[in-house]
Amino acid sequence: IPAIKLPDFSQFGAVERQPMSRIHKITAANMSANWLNIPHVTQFDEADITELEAFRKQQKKVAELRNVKLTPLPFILKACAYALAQYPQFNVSLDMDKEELIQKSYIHIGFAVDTPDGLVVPVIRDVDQKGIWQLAEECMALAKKAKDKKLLPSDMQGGCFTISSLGSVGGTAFTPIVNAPEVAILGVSKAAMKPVYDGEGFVPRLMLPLSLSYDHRAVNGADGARFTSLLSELLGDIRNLVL
Ligand code: CAO
Repeated sequence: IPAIKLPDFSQFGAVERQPMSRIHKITAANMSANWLNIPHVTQFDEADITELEAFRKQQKKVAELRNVKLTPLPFILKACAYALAQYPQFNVSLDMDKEELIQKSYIHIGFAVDTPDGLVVPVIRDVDQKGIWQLAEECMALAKKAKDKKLLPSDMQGGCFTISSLGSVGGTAFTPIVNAPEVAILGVSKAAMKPVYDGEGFVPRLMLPLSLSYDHRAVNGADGARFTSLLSELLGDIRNLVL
């Protein structure tokens, strides 16, 4: 690929040079490799999380007693674990040299954490086997470890799928880059109240935007749409998660 030539910026005004952090260098190399190697498609959808939010708010007292912050993230992790079990074609890695698919029978999910030094992705193991409180505790502990720069390499290994939640920041949708050798990543944007037609009239519903990017070598478009439809169904009525 032709390199980008830099002009002498000082001819336009004052500038300052700073070395990139170690995390920034690793992220930049990985992002370029993933962007260039993977034919990406992003599937957009929305989940009606009005009831989920009401339930989450009801649990505030219990959360305080347990000393846990209960955000939408553990519910999204659980829904993704369910969808990965339902659609195992998302829980693979491609070995292009051997022309083989590596199917995983475990469900470990990473979540992107924004730190002053850059982006890191700690991984929660066996998400399918854990309850919402345990997932909330693990999210909090790993996010703290990430922000304190205490993550071990083993905390960031073994992921099958990644969630990048920008919901606390804002935005309506984005196109996340697949975190290879995984084949899909879910971007979550900020939930917003929207008028939704219920067949008789418009009712205010809290809608959560979902952006699923996937490797089109591993996953076809219909499965991409099935995966986000299932997520939307699960988050729309979390009783489905216990079925
Ligand atoms: N819509 C609306 N509100 C949301 C939301 C969403 N999708 N997701 C979270 N929120 C709310 C939370 O409920 C919380 O509000 P309350 O205190 O009222 O409950 C508030 O936003 C802050 O949440 P949080 O950020 O503390 O917790 P989280 O579980 O949502 O996220 C973590 C944790 C570690 C993912 C987050 O801190 C972080 O680092 N996010 C950035 C990830 C990132 O940079 N991704 C980009 C990667 S691609 O380049």
